[in-house]
Amino acid sequence: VLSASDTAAVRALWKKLGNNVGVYTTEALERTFLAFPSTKTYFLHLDLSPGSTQVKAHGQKVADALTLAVDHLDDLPHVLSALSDLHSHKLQVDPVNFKVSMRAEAGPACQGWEEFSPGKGVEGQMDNSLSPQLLSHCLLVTLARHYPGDFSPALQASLDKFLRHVILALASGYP
Ligand code: ZNH
Repeated sequence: VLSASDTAAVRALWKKLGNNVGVYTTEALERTFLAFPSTKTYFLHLDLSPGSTQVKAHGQKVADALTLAVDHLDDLPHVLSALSDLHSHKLQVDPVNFKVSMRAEAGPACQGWEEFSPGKGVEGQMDNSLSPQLLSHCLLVTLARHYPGDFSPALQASLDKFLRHVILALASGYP
């Protein structure tokens, strides 16, 4: 569970983002695909070119899920359970994508990035093991870029914790 100050910091930033959460989540996705191309393996059926309306639509969906999470910080596993089921059962996103994040609870979000390796190409079994942190990382970069005055080290730490909790909740659908 996030501390009271983490919760307050994340809520305050989200309030400031207002209707732009989708814009920034989309930028974060574009950055993830560009900086870490192996993350694209799950999205090959989408047009991933810069400015793509499909990426924008996906960004808005992820943004809405994040906003829902911000509104229910005390109850993330419950609120994100349908989404967790979707990733585990329907989309069959390899659980390794979410498990690495649990380990990262103990350390910085970028821990282990040097283990990064491209997808193995086996459907549903790609070794994309750092995608969640990569997306979280790119979201932090995006927000730091657009809100430099707000982005203190403390805010970064609070946001990082928040994103790790979201990913933990998404992982809860796996056996
Ligand atoms: Zn995911 C989808 C969220 C991560 C993969 N996603 C999705 C959606 C959402 C999300 C909201 C939509 C759903 C519907 O439609 O209903 N995710 C999310 C979040 C996160 C994530 C919040 C974190 C933070 N994902 C992820 C990862 C991966 C993924 C890591 C891999 C790797 N997703 C995915 C896919 C999909 C999704 C593949 C589908 C897409 C389409 O559209 O097709």
